[in-house]
Amino acid sequence: MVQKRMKNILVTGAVGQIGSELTMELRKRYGNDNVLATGRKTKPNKTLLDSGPFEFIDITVRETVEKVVDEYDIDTIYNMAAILSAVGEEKPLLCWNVNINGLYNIMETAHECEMTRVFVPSSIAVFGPETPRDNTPQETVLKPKTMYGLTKVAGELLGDYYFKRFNLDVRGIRYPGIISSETPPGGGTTDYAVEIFYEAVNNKKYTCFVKEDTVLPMMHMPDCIKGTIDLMEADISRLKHHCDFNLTAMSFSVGQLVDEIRKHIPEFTCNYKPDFRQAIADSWPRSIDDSVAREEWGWKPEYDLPTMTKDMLDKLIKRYEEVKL
Ligand code: AKB
Repeated sequence: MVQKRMKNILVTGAVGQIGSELTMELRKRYGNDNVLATGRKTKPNKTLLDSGPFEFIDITVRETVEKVVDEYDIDTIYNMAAILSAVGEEKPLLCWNVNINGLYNIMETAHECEMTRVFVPSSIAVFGPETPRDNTPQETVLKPKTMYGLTKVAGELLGDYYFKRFNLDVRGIRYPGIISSETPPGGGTTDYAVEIFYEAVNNKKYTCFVKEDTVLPMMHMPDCIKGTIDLMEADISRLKHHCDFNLTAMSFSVGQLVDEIRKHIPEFTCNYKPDFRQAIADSWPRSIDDSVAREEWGWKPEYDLPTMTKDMLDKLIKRYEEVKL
């Protein structure tokens, strides 16, 4: 397959945690007018709205996707619209519909329009209790126990299918928990690792919905955005994998995160009140082997626990001080 150049980009789920920051970076790199941000219901913030085009679409309704693809001459899609793990357990049918039927609409539209490239995010949720939990290998058992996880396994397989059968250049990453300070995440199991920063800055205390010794793989948003775009720009001749790259930057327990935050906010305290999300976290890896991504497209994260924590606190403290002024 010869690698084509990207022209106009569609980002679905652009109002969400990753989509909002990804859109801004794509606009910076490829031009504001060349990146169409889309969402389903949530109103976009001013930065997103003022910096380039925005449309409401619903990926479960194919015509709404086809309409904007046609209107904006789209040839690359980042399909960031998804229902995450915790909401997926509360609303399994919605999760299936968005993550499977919605993704199918994206793939079919991309195939019919002979698009250059499609990004389909996957997740550490593809793994399950039968998978080795430490340094989880690239090739291993994929038997998730959540609706979200099983839609993500199907998404990886669907992407590989379109690549092999139709020559559609589909790429994807198994994201760990993503930590960020711009748009809060919604409905995930790893959300505690973001909420804790907001609560530490605003209230100096947090009640965590997983236990203190829960360890999960995580990544700071700048690394997530860089990794996503780097994979999309990677030379295809180097890629042996396509839709299922393991990726990580750090692993820590909630207790270790609390200790790190206390280095900056000594009075911060954390209580623990585990709920149904504990079982989800317990079925996921503690750490990930991402050597294949490092080999095939040069993945290398910049942030570790201390540098991520400092950056998060600096950004949030600055934001809340500006609000007070
Ligand atoms: C979630 O917790 O559901 C997501 C994920 C790890 O995919 N953040």
